[in-house]
Amino acid sequence: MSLYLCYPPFGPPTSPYLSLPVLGGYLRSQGHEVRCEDANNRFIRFAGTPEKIREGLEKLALLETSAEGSPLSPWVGRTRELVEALGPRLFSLGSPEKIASPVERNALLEGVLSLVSLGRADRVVFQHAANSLGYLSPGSSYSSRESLEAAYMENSLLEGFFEEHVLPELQESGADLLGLSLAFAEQFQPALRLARLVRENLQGVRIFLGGPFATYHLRTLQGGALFDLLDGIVLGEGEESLDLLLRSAEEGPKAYPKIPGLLWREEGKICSNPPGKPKSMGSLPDPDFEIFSEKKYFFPPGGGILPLRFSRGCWWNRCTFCRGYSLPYDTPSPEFLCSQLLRLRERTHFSGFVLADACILPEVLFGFAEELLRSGVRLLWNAHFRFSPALTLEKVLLLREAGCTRLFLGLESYNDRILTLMEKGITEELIRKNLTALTWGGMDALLYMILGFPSETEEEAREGFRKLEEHRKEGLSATCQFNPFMLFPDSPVGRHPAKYGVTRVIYNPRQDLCAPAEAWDAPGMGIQKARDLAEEFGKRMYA
Ligand code: B12
Ligand code: SF4
Repeated sequence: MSLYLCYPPFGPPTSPYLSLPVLGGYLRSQGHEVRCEDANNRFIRFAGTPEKIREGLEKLALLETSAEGSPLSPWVGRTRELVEALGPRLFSLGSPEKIASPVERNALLEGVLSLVSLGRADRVVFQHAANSLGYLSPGSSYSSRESLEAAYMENSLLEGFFEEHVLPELQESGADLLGLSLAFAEQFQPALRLARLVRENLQGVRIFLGGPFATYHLRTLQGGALFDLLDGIVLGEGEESLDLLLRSAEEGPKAYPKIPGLLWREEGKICSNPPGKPKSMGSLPDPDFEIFSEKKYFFPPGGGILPLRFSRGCWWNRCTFCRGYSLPYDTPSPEFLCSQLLRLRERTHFSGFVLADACILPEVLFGFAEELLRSGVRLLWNAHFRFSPALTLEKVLLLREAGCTRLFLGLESYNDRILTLMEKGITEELIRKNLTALTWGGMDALLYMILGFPSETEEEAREGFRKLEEHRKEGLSATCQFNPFMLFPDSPVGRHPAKYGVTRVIYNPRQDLCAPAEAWDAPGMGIQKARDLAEEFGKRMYA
């Protein structure tokens, strides 16, 4: 029995998502046949083919006359600007060696995706600040009904894509199961579209959906309509669940009661199993990056960057805006991590890697850096990290020497009052100390900021921004990405709003999938001001 594991559009475009290599590696080690397809990447390359670009250019010329003065006009104008600026390089996505820099690559992605969306009912947008893709569709991805309707949407930019580029391979693979791996809400409607097409064209293939989107947004699913297109939804880790689904494929639905974390519909009712015990990371085989190729992900030759993680879950797990992790924290030893990295390097010849952990322990990262130095292998890498008293100048120098050039850190707010409400566990004093050590150690820092946490005033936010600007003037590394606060019902603020001064939370009743609140009443700057400030600060930071 075999599995076709697919990562549907639309997710970050410039690197593979880790679930495919992790699950593919594990299931193959158990003797299963697995084919992995990054359909997100494939869609971008499809949008970048000369035929699609020419088609887009024709539409652009038509819209330039018909859209004048309409709300579409700025989009059309921006697309023309990009097309003119890129010139013949607009056709370079398939030949990354012709792309001069990451800035040009991003302009190219924006241009190509803008062209493929012109005149369509839905639209995909390249977001420069986050290096990610946004998806605008008439229906909400947090509504099961609207997402199901979107699976049948006419004139979608996905029209023809799955039919021509995924279904034939899926059929040819002979897979019995289709696994859809969803990290982000932007993937949900495209995933359902693919599921619908598989239902219509490849009867006999059973369809299972999993990944962080399923775990966070489908765990409280009420109605069973999604099961018109899906056979099951897996919450939590997929290793054991997929292994058992493959082993028991011949039993069909009779096997469902023994599959950990599975939701399915039986006689009109939703049934669910508790999640399984996750396998320790140190016991898992190496991720299998067979789908990885630097060219596919638009890196110059010899410049591929692997996404990796050194831990699972969060050892802090307390921030009050965060939806948290239900799994126990797990991280293998620095020796294990280093030897795994060296094996992966042998196999994939990547030149760098990025550690995308939700929350890595300082001692593990520093221990790994020491191991890597001892190995004598020189690589460039980046890591996500937390502000920490352990991040001294000496440790920054250790990371630098081991090849780390940038840390991504959640600063969230540069204000002690708000940091306390967020239970972030850090203070302005620690932030300043860490930023100073990072700068003296020659390490770049990218800081994630949240604006509009309940009770935060505009003055407090502006004061925080002023401090960051001052740091930048003094030469401290402090590039920031600003996001407005989102209130999720399953975060501590969502569960106990009154504790944070929130007197009323408004959820959209159409959105049944654990959606972020649309509005709330609380002292402080309010939702619209938070959005405006995020935009203003973002522009000023990159000006
Ligand atoms: C790395 C990462 C990123 C990277 C992505 C890099 C890339 N190549 O895609 C970057 C930094 C770009 C990023 C950006 C964002 N991220 Co992010 N990110 C993560 C992070 C920390 C790790 C993801 C990862 O690699 N996991 C490792 C893999 C192996 O784990 P996994 O996907 O969970 O897979 C396991 C199971 O889910 C399951 N499984 C997976 N697929 C399938 C399929 C089937 C069929 C089955 C049965 C099981 C199964 O089995 C797997 C192995 O056990 C997660 C948090 C986390 N720890 O998961 C957040 C997370 C995915 N991100 C999140 C968010 C919100 C964002 C942003 C929107 C943040 C922002 N405000 O800008 C952006 C937007 C991105 C976009 N839409 O384009 C949320 C998504 C929540 C949701 N869907 O509702 C998460 C879960 C964090 C959180 N707790 O809130 N992110
Ligand atoms: S925001 Fe980061 S550090 Fe805080 S609980 Fe969530 S994952 Fe952990």
